[in-house]
Amino acid sequence: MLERLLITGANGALGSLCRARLGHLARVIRVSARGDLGEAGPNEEIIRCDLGDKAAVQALVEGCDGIVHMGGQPVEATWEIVRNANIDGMVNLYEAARKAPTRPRIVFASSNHAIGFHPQTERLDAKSSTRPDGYYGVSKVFGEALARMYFDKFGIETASIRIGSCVPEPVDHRMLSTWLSPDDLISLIERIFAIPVLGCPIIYGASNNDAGWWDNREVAYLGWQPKDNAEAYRAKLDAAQPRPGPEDPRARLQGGLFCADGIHED
Ligand code: 15L
Repeated sequence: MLERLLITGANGALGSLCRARLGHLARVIRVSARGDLGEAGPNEEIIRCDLGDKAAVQALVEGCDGIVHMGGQPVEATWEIVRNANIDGMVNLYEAARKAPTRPRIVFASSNHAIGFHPQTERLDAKSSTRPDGYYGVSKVFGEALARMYFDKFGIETASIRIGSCVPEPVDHRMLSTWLSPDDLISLIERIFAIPVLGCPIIYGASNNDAGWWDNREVAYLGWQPKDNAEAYRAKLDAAQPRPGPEDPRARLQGGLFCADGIHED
């Protein structure tokens, strides 16, 4: 069991899921976000923090031996917004981790948008090239590279999860391939903290989808077995909405509509 697990972005969609379901992993759960986090639960401590604030992040990480980093900008935005949270914020987090005697193991919420421009006809694994589909995707590629550098130089272990679409159920046809059920995300994070030696893997965060595009063979050593399959929702989706045509980015590219989005200017 961990002594103190930090969950960043704990008021966001995935951060609050982790807050609700990972309480058993540590004696103390430290939850953090820029905004309101409500009341502290029985084994929780609350620290409000902007990831772009170096001194605040240093204090935030102190005493933590595990970090689930769900914080940051979660979709495409202007460079200024992406930079503060996902570039400066990541550097602040890893500098704090390097200086912490507790040597925290880190789960980094990367994203499928790091590889979004790959066509949906391609099967990818951890060695496939990155093809980010916007500033947001670029920031996730940066985050993965930063994590790798801190592992190679300082031995800080990180699991970078290229999360597909983590929602209660698939809401469009692309998610038949990208869906990661909340249960499967939680079981993955449990495995990441249970395994004695983690290293610095890149993991595709998707359920056991028949229509999946991603190959996780390289991280078989984690012993993670996703149980859900988006296929169970195909009939419901077909009845509710038309399938996008073959030229539509939602049916052509792994990042879907993110690939068709322009630059968000300041
Ligand atoms: C992401 O990275 C986003 O955070 C999320 O909101 C979804 O858009 C997801 O990717 C997706 O590609 O479905």
